[in-house]
Amino acid sequence: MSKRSATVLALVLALLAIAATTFFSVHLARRQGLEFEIGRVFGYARDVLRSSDIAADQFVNAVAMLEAHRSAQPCSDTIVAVMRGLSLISSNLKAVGYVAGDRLMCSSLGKFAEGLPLGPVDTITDRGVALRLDVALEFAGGKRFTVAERDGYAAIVPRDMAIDTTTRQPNVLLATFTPGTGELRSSRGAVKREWIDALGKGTETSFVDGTHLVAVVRSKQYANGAIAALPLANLERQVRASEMLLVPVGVVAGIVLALAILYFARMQLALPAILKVALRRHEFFVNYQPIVDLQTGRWVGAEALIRWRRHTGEMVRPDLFIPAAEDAGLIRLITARVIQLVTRDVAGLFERHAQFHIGINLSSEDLHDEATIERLRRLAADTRASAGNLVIEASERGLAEPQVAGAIVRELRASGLHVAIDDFGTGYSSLSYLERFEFDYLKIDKSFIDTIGTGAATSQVVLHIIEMAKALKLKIVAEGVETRAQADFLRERGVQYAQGWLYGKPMSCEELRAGLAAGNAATAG
Ligand code: G
Ligand code: G
Ligand code: MN
Repeated sequence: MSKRSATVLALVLALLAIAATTFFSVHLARRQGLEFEIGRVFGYARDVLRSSDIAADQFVNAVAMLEAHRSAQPCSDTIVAVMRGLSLISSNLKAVGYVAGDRLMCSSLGKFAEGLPLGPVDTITDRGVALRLDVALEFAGGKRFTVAERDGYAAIVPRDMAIDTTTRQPNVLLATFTPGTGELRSSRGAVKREWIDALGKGTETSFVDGTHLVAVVRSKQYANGAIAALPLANLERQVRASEMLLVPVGVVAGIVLALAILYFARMQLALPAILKVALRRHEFFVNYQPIVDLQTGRWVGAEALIRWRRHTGEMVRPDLFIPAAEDAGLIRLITARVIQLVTRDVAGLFERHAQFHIGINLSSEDLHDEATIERLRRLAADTRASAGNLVIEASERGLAEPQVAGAIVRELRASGLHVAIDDFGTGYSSLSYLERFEFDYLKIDKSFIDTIGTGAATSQVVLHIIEMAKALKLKIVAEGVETRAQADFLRERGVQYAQGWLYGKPMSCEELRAGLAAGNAATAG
């Protein structure tokens, strides 16, 4: 990709980041607003229903109490006194009375000699309660009531009692209904009878109908239902309020993301130039991580790991700049520098520690370049390395063209270098590589070592890798060993070598030499 098109791509990505976070925050505001309003409309509907259910509860209690006092005279003074007591303790009932033949004969309000006509019953609920939905009581100034009746006993409730509970919200539509018949009992505002049908067999539902957000609920105990509806304009107001909060946050997040994209893109684009300068300024050095014998715990070798400390003092991780160097075609220069640094670092080492080895990572380009052979032969000569003192580490990704890489690997082995297949198991065709190339070591990737003792489904894989390496007579190095349990497991399975924080982190060449001088090295034999 050209620098120009990469810049354009980064810009497009940055703009997309802003657009996406903005879009997302608008969407989120809308959803939050809707959720809030749905909660509110259900709240109203449940309030209304609760009020109806309390009235029903109190009616049921009143009937039970009156049944207990039943006598030949249902309107005796004693009974009327009980009715008074009941109406006093029943917050949602206006009066409790006795009905005979569509007439209210007596009630907590007194006795009526001829009885007050109530009119015919409108509905009988499935629990056998007869409902008169719209009774005008003359002595109450023509105010309208609902009268519930069972076995002659009746409760008188103001028709709009349940829907009066939330009068402080003027633009809320409220209604009560009888679920069995789907009839509206009382309503405030333009409540539609069809809304009841939306409930079906369920106990609650919500939906948008034209200009309103509607909630319909039904009692699980009584033949009571309630409806609440809020104008959608409220929702819009709610959404705008959420948007005021979320969209600025989303836009800022988008801008931060966009800046991060641009920063990394610039960094990535500038990296080749920066790497060249870093090579010139000698900003690279090498750390060595010990590889130990799992039986004795002694050091048998070390892997050379490149480190980059910028002139600013900032350390850049190799997993960031190695891939960038590979992309920019600069990795061979880096490998050459590593070889140069190792030459200097290990001078005289193999004379004192004849069995010790140093591992050097090679990238794909190195393994497809004849010049690598010469460089490594010179390293072997300069460090007086014997066979096996130098090990090259090649990952599967590095062996992309097996013919070319295979010839180079053979040449290197012929010169006395040993070869390790690195990060084993993370590539695509580990097995075919094992057939094609002659390796000395197999390095099991840390990701498999991590699964040991976890019971994860993949924890079996490490056993298969070990068996396979044994069958191919490869020496095994387990990478990234961090716990004693992992080390014990590997030792018991016949793995000879390990590398990891349990034994040592990557260290400077001075520390490596000091450790060797202190007798950490495996002795010959
Ligand atoms: O320890 P560390 O974080 O350095 O290793 C990160 C990655 O960088 C590892 O996958 C390692 O193989 C790679 N790496 C470290 N040093 C070198 C090197 O000198 N050459 C190449 N090609 N890769 C290296
Ligand atoms: O070249 P390779 O990918 O094998 O490089 C080894 C990488 O693993 C390096 O980044 C090294 O720092 C890292 N490493 C080595 N031992 C451990 C360990 O015990 N734990 C963790 N987390 N990383 C390790
Ligand atoms: Mn390696």
